[in-house]
Amino acid sequence: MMRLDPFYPVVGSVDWVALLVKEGARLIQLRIKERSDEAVLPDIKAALALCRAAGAELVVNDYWRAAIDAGASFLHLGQGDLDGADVPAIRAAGLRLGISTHDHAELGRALSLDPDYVALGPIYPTTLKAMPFAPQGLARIGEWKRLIGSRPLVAIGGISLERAQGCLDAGADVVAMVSDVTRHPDPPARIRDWLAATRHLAT
Ligand code: 3NM
Repeated sequence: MMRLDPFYPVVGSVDWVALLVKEGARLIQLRIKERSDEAVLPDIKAALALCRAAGAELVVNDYWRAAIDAGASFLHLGQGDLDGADVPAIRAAGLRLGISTHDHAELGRALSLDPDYVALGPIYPTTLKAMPFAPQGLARIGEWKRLIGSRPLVAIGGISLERAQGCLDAGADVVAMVSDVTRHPDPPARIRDWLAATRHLAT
């Protein structure tokens, strides 16, 4: 099974990526919303350069054409993003692929594309985006883990540092979060706390 770092912050700017790599994060998602491929390309390139210099893996959310153009190695697609995505072209470019899932139908669709990881959310209520899905809860993590085979399972949605171990114990391989890091009063300290708490699981 491909190993991924258990601490997976999801951030919306190159500045956040810079802070994360400085503090030692090894797996980072750049999630920029509502820009064109051309507008996002310089940011993807800059984030990629920062991550490569630090030995971290950058996962580009959504912008698959820009990810290919930038020479990225990992892409994350939500279910809506999948509609317009050319998965064979993404694979031909050598990109690994993570896919969001929220119910069994979405999981079936994701598995038909042979993803490199499956994300399940929201585990807990999230304030970050309007969600038509009720919180999944921890039992669902175990169920998903059994259904996805040897692929890594990423848990996302309302996960704080205090809730992380419960998600990992339930079967998640990786915990992803936005606000627990980006809305924390002291993000660098919070990042260090996350890394210390998950170090025993890191490769
Ligand atoms: N995707 P926070 S939940 C970006 O369920 C995202 O697919 C989700 O933010 C999903 O850690 C989510 O602040 C928001 O709750 C995660």
